[in-house]
Order: sequence, then structure tokens, then C-alpha cells
Amino acid sequence: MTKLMLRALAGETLPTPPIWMMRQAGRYLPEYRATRAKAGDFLSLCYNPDLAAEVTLQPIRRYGFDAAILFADILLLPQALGADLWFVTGEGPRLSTISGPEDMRGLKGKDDIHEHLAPVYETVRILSRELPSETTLIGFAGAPWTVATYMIAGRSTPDQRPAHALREGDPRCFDVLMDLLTESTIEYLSMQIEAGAEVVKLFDSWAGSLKGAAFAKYALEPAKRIISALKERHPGIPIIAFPREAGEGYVGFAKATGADCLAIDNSVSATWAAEHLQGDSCIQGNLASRHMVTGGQDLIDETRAIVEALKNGPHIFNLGHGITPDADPENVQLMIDTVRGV
Ligand code: 1CP
Repeated sequence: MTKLMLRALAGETLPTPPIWMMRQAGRYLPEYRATRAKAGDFLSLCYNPDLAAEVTLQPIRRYGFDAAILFADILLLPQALGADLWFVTGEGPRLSTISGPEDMRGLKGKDDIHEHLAPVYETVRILSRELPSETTLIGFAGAPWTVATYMIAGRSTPDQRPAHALREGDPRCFDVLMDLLTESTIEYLSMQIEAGAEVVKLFDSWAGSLKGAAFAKYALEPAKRIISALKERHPGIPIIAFPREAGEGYVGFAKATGADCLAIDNSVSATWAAEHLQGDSCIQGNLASRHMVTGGQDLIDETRAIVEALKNGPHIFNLGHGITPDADPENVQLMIDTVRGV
């Protein structure tokens, strides 16, 4: 029998939706914290295939999720392109910045990334050997706009202002960067698929700050280019798109880009998604992450409401965004039991 996750991605309506969770390998798990300490720091963990595979497997062993997501980060690609990358404890990522064409000259080309990313491909190979036969392996990359926001500002930004400033102030330079990211994301995901990823997901975490024509040009178009290139090279590969907080931009996004599944955040309701989105593709989502901290009857009620709302079409249960480090591992079990009706 084919894996549940792949059946939902192929458009099948299932009696119980498959389930996995964004950031399922992460700091809320004591076993993750222990392995990370062994690796030394976050980036060393990402580039150590044995340990990265180990943390990917931890939530599968503990909970039996239907899918495992490769342990890596969207910022490894900019690093492979030549950007400096480091993490400041308690604060987050820092990168060298891009403020104009002179900063682009230091970057490598789309075909020069693989040596740097070889440990990631090795992690995928280990996982495709070691995962249980019913578990689907997801590879991923950041979408060009989201990755560009970090490369331009050199860090996380609440409103992506530096990226918008470059986009408006020097559109030629910005477009060169977007093209490089689009092309290298195709190469990166293609190698993950060749190494054994059975699905790939494109994270556009900051898509919500693009509006109107800018959303079409910098969120939808690059996703369409990446998805059509991947489908041409790897016919049948299922792809999940996550233009987070796209709001009305979610409507028609799967159809226009060719994505098999649209992942939604919790700023839209599951009933709205069932009506306006599920006719085009499988829907993934969308329980608010805070329930993993607060638990209780609210978690149960909200989980049931989402399953109920999306039961008449293909659905993959997930959170609306990543689980946070202060979550209680027992609430994750409660969510899974509620979805599976045990
Ligand atoms: O201290 C730690 O251990 C680091 C925390 C952490 C983790 C667990 C980071 C730093 N990245 C990851 C792993 C990760 N990141 C995965 C694989 C593991 C899994 O999901 O189980 C994935 C898919 C990502 C994707 C990612 N990284 C995104 C897109 C999804 C999202 O959350 O919106 C983004 C924006 C990043 C950048 C990043 N990396 C790490 C942090 C703290 C951030 C976010 C910075 C910010 O707030 O802007």
C-alpha cells in the first residue's frame, strides 16, 4: 500500500489525514537538545549527516509521524552561494548583507553549490535507507523571496524592509539575485530528489509582505518556475508550496504554480480553505502553534474542527507554522491522538 502522505498528495481523500509538523525536529524535544549539544552548534548539526539524520528520525520514533522532513535550514543555500552565515545564540541567523551589485559579484553560480551542500545530500541518502517504510521523506528549500530577505538584510526582519527597499530602489540588482536564487533552488532541490527525497516543500515564510503585482512577480512566478523545472526533470514528484500569510494570494496559487499541495498558515480558517482552495489541490495545515504550548480541550476542539472542515478533500494535517521551543511534547501526542481518533 502506498504511503498515506503520498496518497493525499496525489489527491486522494482519506478517512484520516496523514500528519507531520513543521519544525518537528527541534528544541522542544530533549533528545534534539542532547544531539545538538553533541554536534556543538546548530550549523555543525546541519552539516553532520549522521547527526542530522538522527534528529530527523527522533520525532518519527517518538510519535510515528507520517512524514519526516530533512533536517537542514533554508539559509544553507545562501552559504553555499558564498554568503557568510552564523547564528547568534538566543537571537537567530546573521549573514553578510547585499546592498547593491558590488555585493553580488562575490556570489557563486547555480552549479557551484553542490560541494558545499554534499553533507545535506548525504543526510537524505541515510534517511531514505533508515526511515520506516510507511514514512515519507520531505526535502525542502526556502523560496527565493524569503531567502533574499535574509541575504539582503543579513538577518531576520519583522517587515522585510531592506528587501523591499532594494526591490524598489535597484530592481535590476534585485532581479539578478532572484534569478540566481530561483535557478540554484532548482539545482538544490533536484539533487535532494536524486538523493531520495520523495516530496519537496518550498517555504516562502515572508510571502505575506508582498502584495498585488509584487506577489505575482516575486512569490508566484519563482514558485512556478521552480515547480515546472522540477516536474520536467522528475516527472511525478509531488511539491508543497507554502506562501505563508498570502491571504487572498492563496486563491489560485496551486493551480497557477502547479503545486500539488498548498500549505496554509492559521490566519485563514480551515472552512474558508475548504471552500476556496481545496478544489485546486491538497491542503496542508493549519492548527495554531500556540496549542502545542497550551494544550487541553482547546487543542482537541480546534484539531477536530480542522479535520472536520477539510474532510471532503485531500488534506495533510499540520500546524500553521513551526512548533516553538516552549511547546510541551505531550501536547504533540494529544494532537496526533485527536487527529487519528484514538
Ligand atoms: O537553535 C537551534 O537548534 C536552531 C533552531 C532551528 C531549527 C531547528 C533553525 C534556525 N533552523 C532549524 C531547522 C529547520 N529550519 C528545518 C528542518 C527541521 C524541521 O522542520 O523539523 C526547516 C524546514 C527550517 C526552515 C526554515 N529556516 C525557515 C522556513 C520555515 C519557517 O519557519 O518559516 C526559515 C525562515 C528558517 C530560517 C531560520 N533558521 C533558524 C531560525 C531560528 C530561523 C528563523 C529566523 C527568523 O525568525 O526569521
